[in-house]
Amino acid sequence: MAHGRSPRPAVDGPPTPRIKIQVLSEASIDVSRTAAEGIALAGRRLREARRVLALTGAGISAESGVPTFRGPGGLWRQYRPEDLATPEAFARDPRLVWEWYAWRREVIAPLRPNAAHRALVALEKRTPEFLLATQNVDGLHGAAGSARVVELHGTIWQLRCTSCAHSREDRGVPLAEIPPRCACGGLLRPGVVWFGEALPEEPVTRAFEAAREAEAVLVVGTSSLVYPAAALPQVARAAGAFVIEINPEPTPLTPLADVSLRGPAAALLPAIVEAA
Ligand code: BV8
Ligand code: ZN
Repeated sequence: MAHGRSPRPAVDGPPTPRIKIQVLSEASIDVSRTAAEGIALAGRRLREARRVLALTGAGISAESGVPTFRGPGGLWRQYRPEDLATPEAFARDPRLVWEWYAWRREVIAPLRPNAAHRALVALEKRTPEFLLATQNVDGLHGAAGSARVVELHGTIWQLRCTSCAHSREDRGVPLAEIPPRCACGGLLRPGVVWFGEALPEEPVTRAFEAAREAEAVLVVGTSSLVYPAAALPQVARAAGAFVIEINPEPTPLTPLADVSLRGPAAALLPAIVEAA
């Protein structure tokens, strides 16, 4: 018995219960044990940050029903996305590429944003300087109400003419004709960025500016494999930002993250924003 301090009387009854954050995904995966401390820390750092950059990938839309690229259901027939999302594939067989985009438009059209999309809208509202950079072409961030958002890889709901470059929004599902034609007779292409193509200037400039300035970066549902988007958290980290990653799987970014939470976005992101 250490120097005369009387043993603390056994308190009768169970010890005061620790706060248990029960975080269940829509698939009722219990992620609480892995996340509670991470959620609290991530929430505090987001609360303290005046400048926040969020980067999202296909994983944030997975719980809305949008197939991811590398996950189950990512494959269309036997093609790898990289085989179809290229100017070469479009030049070779525009009908095939358009059938893929038409399929994706039909899958996405009835889908709604989930709790993770909505949590980013709430975070945007309470953060003085906030930017959401997304790799997704599904338009669900806009549908959720995100305002300060840049679509790094374009959107599946925009069509652009390969002859006169006229661009227009088109949410028609199904498309009137495949491949769709412009009033000038030119072939229309989806308003997305294909592999080997440069990203749109303004969104990229805003995203890298925000990365250099950010105090905290939230990286949600991306495999962090496609560049230049995957370089954003690295640039921010090098500039001193606190990096928070949400993904059921580890990624090449995980070793760089200050907090990396294993679990689904629609469960973890609302809990983090709640804690912020
Ligand atoms: C360019 C639009 C140059 C079209 C897309 C070698 C090394 C480095 C780079 C390169 C290289 N070789 C070539 C490059 C460049 C290339 C690239 O990075 N390739 C990779 C594959 C190595 N990049 C380019 O080509 C870019 N352009 O470099 O141009 C240039 C410059 C100047 C002038 C001329 C040319 C263009 C890249 C953009 C291509 N377009 N999309 C379309 O959508 O059809 S990319 C497309 O794939 C998406 O937009 C996204 O970016 C990427 C898919 O990644 P994710 O979104 O992360 O999805 P993924 O399925 O992989 O992962 C989902 C994740 O979510 C998983 O980790 C999973 O665990 C997680 N998850 C699942 N469920 C959940 C979840 N997370 C949370 N909650 C859940 N419930
Ligand atoms: Zn045209």
